[in-house]
Amino acid sequence: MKIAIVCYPTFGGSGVVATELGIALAERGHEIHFITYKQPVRLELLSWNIQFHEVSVPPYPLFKYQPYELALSSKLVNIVKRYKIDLLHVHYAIPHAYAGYMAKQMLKAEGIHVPMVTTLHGTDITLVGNHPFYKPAVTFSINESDVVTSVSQSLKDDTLRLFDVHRDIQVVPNFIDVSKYNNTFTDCQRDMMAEPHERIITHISNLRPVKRVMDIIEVFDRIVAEMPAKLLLVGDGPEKKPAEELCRRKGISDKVIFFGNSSEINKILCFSDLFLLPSEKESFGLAALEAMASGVPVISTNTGGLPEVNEDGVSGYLSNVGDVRDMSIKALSILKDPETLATFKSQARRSAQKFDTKSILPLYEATYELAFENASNGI
Ligand code: GMT
Repeated sequence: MKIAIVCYPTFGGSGVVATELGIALAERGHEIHFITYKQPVRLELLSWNIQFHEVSVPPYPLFKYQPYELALSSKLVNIVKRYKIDLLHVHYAIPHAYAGYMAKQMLKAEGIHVPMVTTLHGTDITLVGNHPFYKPAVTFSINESDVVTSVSQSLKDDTLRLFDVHRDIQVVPNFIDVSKYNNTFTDCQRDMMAEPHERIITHISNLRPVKRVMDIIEVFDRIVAEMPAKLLLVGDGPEKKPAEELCRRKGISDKVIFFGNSSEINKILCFSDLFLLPSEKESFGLAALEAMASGVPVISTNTGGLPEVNEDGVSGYLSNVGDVRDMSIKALSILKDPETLATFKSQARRSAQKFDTKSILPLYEATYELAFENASNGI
């Protein structure tokens, strides 16, 4: 099948999932065309069946805002015609589902029918999409998709609660290639980060307010008061500076390493002992899954889709949003005893197995078949 994938190319779960999906589909013989404004960060190798088409929006003095949706939908029309694309798969509703719908209509006017699958990722529903500025367009483009998928049951429930959606939503969880996170690889450079007796605690995100980065510092501060430890904060975003400031005020700056963005997070996770994800909202928590696959137990909040990923008492623990005391007690209960830590590490890895690419990819392929059926039956 020839599939056009539209996504955000940056560091962020939705772009990462879309990219990994495209790569995995190409390995199964499909021809994949990524369409976005920059080459996706995790897309390193292009080949005959993985191509990237850049959407560019030339500046014009009249435009206060660049009309990206227009450029994207025009690009989609051109790529569909040029490569005889069978199906559009758009990740993140805003503005991709809307641009995809416009492209479909333009193609239809020329007698070309291309079904569209829309995957909802989280903030396109729970934070941004729900705003009255966008809501009518988001509702419309979800309803006009041939198949809609969400990355967790929780996100499906939120979508049905917040939007007037009359389409069925298929839950297709996020996935990873578990074999890529095997922390037995030989170049795991733990000693570059910490002393052998120190525990390594990690957080990876775009450091936006929704991730509650200050809670991470608070939890770490309580941990480091009890045992030697280092905190690795991977990613970049608006909370980085305030987090650095809080570390300075608490006198723990020498124990906290700010990494910036990294596309080799498996090399960081390989030496991590615990992963913290105290988010306010999280439709799935791909970073938690990546940690678990690396054998890193997770202390997360119980918000959104996190309980579907992080099994309480098995792959780690869940706490209420903002309850830094509970999170630090649970973190210490895992970290303090080497046997408990080893048990949680292997349980985390086992829990991650059910989200392996091998199990989830066929679910996406089934949604593509369903999209053809729905489109031809006018559903
Ligand atoms: O969490 C982020 O800040 C990035 C965001 C995105 O749009 O890429 O992530 C969302 O999609 C990911 C992939 O499906 C999910 O794992 C994240 O939980 C979700 N983020 C939120 O719901 C806040």
